[in-house]
Amino acid sequence: ETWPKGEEKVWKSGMRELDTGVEDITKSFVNHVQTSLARQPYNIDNLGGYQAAALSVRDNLLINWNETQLNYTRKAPKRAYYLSLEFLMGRTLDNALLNLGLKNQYSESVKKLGFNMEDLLDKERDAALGNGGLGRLAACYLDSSASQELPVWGYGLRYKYGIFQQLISPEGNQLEAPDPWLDNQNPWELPRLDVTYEIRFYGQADRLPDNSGRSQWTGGQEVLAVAYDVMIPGYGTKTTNNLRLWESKPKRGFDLNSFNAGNYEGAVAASNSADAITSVLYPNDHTFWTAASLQDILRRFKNLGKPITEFPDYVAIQLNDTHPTLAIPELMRILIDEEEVPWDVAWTIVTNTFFYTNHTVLPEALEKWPVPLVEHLLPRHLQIIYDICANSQSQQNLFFLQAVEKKFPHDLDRLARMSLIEEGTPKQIRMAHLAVIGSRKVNGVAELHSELVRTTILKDFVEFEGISKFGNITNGITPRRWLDQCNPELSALISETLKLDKAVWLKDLFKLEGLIPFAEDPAFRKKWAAIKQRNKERLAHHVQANLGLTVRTDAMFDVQIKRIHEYKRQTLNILGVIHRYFELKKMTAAERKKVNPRVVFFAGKAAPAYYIAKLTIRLIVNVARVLNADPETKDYLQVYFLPDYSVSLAEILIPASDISQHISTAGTEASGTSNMKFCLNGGLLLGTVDGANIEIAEEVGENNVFFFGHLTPAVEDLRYQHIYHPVPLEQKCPNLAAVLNHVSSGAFGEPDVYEPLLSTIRQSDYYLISDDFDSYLAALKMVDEAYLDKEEWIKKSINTTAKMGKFSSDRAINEYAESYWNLEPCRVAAGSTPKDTT
Ligand code: Z16
Repeated sequence: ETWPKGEEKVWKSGMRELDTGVEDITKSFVNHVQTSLARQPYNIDNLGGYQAAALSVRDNLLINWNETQLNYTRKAPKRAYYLSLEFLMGRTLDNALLNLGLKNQYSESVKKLGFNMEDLLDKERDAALGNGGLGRLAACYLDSSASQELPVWGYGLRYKYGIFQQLISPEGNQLEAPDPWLDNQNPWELPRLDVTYEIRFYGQADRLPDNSGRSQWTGGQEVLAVAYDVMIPGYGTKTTNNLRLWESKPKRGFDLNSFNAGNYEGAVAASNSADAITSVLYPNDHTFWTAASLQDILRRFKNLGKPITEFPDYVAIQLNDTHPTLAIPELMRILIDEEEVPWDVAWTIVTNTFFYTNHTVLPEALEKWPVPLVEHLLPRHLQIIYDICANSQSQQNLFFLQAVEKKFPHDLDRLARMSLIEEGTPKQIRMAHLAVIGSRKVNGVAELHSELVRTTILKDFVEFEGISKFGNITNGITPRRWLDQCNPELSALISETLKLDKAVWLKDLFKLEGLIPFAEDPAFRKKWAAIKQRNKERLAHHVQANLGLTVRTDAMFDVQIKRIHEYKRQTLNILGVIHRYFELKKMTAAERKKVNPRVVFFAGKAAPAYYIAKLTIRLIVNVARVLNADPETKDYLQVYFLPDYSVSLAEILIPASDISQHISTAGTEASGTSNMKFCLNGGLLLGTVDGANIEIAEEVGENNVFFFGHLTPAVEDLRYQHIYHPVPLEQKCPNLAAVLNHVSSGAFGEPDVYEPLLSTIRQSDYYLISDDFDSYLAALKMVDEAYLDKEEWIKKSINTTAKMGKFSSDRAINEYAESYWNLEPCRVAAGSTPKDTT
């Protein structure tokens, strides 16, 4: 092999190694202050210090990133691509330092320059390109892929604004402000102005007269997709993977403003969907991004010089929910129209390439796209979707509906249920159905959820295609961010106790089981409890500094943080708080003294158009205002709604919790992932028998969790009874009736304001608050009793952490790699040569 360009020794003389010594680091830091930032010791503040540190760390990441990409190009392994409309990355600097193993060196270096590392880390803005669990899951999976040395790239969108910043008005209303996260510049991305693709919209698709199934798509307008690369370092490995985010740029003569003004938001403004922001129909964005990603993937494959039929041997594409489903017709289009592959061959390639993860069984959250809209924007894709549904072009196969008809003759209902197109005005494309039939495997995100997928929303597809296509991969979380970074003291205690370097147990989380015997050691318990206490003080300090409120730290910390949604039942929690408040009010001062003091924290964003969710926030804020000011009770019960929930705020809240609440109506929360994070940090779980709560209980034992509420099989029946055999609330659940009456009578201000929220419970009570309220109160009582025995509580806490091995995202990503993608690790060796490899 010859040197690719110029003289090898000249190149090599200029090439940098990783800066790992404090002196090198200081030099590069000062160099960035002086040149990249054009500042001086006279005028550099913490923001500048953060930027200089970030640029210097970025240089180090780039060295590894280059080597990793070159290595992939050379070894040409099968690669996997994680297509996700959301990546909730949070902050990067601390994580990069941890994964590079340079945390101590940087701290020492910046200290000598007059900075405190914690202050610098705190200057970074979160990258909040997502709504909640689904987006954070994508971020954890990228961390694990790199840490496991798997050749996985993420593909997403480079949003100019992250999820809205949440403000709370004095009345308790959620207000939304834009999050211009790129304003301070983003040192973690690398513009790739040379990596661009042209993406067509509108125009017309004309079928060729040769009966080949091919079309010619012409006219319309083209947009440019420009790549921005984000480096994803693995923990304790050189492997540094890539997250490629696309930005849209107008081509000359294209009016991007009118393109973006398509007012697709309006179409769902009235929707109650949990995640209205993401389920907002943005077919323009969706297409743009999936089309750019596919062209990029195909170009990389073509560089290998392999026949196109081998595409699935080199490429696996994971669809994170249905948002990127357009990738299926788009790959069909490229193969048929541009590569001139016959329809049947193309379909075989497609169905061996894609994998689809479902994240919800709630019918209102399943994506549907109006046919007229797709027809206008993407005429060729609509043709292909119709062809997939019932194809006359195929030479060999019966296409979808024809095959269903053959297997289940004369079952018209079934055909209508399964079709890719839902009849109505307008007709709509069922994206989940398209994702299912276009994929090799379909999975849910926890055992119960996957079972519900198989037996409810995709039942017909299981009967048609066979059960083996429909699997489960239970979600996971990265223990690097969600233990080592957010709870450094606990991490250090674990390493010391297990007598293991953290590099070992952070990559083999089952090693935590070694903590079990220490639960019986009083000295160890004391250390464990002291760390929890300091984490509570850290949270209290944060609340004091940011909200000016004084939180008592001698109380039990009870936390519920997640998107605000009726199915997640923050209302159940706040109504339980109100019940507790009035119980306290009934007591004498002496009786109250015996009560276990409790501080209840809430945080979470409501979709801007989700009226009932916003009312829930308003109720919480006003309950907090009344309770925290009541001299009789405030020592025993406090409530806080912390605004603007984010990954960074979660990193402070989670290590501080004694108990956390995951109390969705059974069968509605697909998995949940914060439940795993709390338990990993020794917080106990109060929850329903739902999602991953069930598997957590299987690991830690039912005696270490607090379960309550009706089970999934009962839900349908209860809902039926609400409608056909309603029982007056006073009779059915007097406790709840009393609480609702307190709210209605103005105990928390403005009684009328809350009526729409209260009537969701008084009327159909779809989420079964009235059915679960008493058992919820009983569970809260059990929590109180258990907490009185401090030593037993700490034992439970230790045993919970010890049993979290299963929930490492390393386990989850390895399951995807092995049983779905057929992907193997690709290790980076030292001493590579430079070459443009992307
Ligand atoms: C989302 O975050 C989730 C589901 C969904 O349909 C859309 C969005 Cl934006 C969540 C689930 O609600 C949660 O249970 C699960 O843990 C998470 O996805 C990751 O799978």
